Amino acid sequence: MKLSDDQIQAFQSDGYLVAENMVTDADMAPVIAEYETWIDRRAEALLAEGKITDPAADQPFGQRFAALYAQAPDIGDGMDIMAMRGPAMFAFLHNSTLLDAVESLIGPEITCNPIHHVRAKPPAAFSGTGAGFYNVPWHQDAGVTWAEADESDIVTCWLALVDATVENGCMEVMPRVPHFLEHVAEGGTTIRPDLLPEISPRPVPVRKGGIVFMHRWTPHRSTPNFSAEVRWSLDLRYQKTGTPTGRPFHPEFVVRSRSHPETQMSDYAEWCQLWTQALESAGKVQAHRIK
Ligand SMILES: O=C(O)CCC(=O)C(=O)O
Repeated sequence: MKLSDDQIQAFQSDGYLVAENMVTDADMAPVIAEYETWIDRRAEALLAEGKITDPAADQPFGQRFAALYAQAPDIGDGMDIMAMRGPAMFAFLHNSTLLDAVESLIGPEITCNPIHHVRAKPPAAFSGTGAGFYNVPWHQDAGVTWAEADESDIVTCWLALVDATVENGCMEVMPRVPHFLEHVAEGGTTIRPDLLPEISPRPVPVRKGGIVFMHRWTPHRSTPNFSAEVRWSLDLRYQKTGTPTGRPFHPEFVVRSRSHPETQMSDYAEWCQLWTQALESAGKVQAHRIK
């Protein structure tokens, strides 16, 4: 769905945009089904290993991961996009509604940046309130790329797979920060505390299917999930084709090209192979830009 002129202007001036009703339930259903299947198999494996006693098979998508996490916090190991490499997810990375919106912001030659994650944020009662993958401290996405991407227009698309609320730990943003700030490693990659702008954070709740678009310099964090359910989301990034991704050791691929449509990557097996090779050979590269 193309963004309106007002939405584009808001993104350009504030560095973020909350856009409701971007992606339909039908668009998300195959991705959710893929995760349901994966969790089912993982629960079976954990049961066989004796790590859980209750596979919580009757629990719905918004709750099952929490019931399993409470028994075995490693339930999510291997679930991230590049590790699981599901065909429905690969297809979703090309979602035309999403790409139409991205095209409104960066133009029609679009590459999928390799930084993308699925997050199933469990209730803090199980995972705690400390900073980490689930309670991500203040950072700019430019802080998790190499400096080679400083001039690349990378847009973060944070998509709610269930309603994201203040209670369940939606994103918070600081608007209008027009430059990069140094990051350090303190409970995760975070803006150096003395450089953190004195800007009132804005929580950005968004309903299922809505997207929070963020500029690479927009400071953001997510707060603990104080609800009883799982906050499921995807954070995907897209950029103009031909600009550095900031992760040269991980695969990028063209998802849309109006001038050279033949360059779009639609081969699922090729995507899997690129990731498999990259994960084998990248080893312990320092991906984040921390002092
Ligand atoms: O989803 C979250 O909790 C954190 C996401 C995030 O920090 C990001 O997308 O850069």
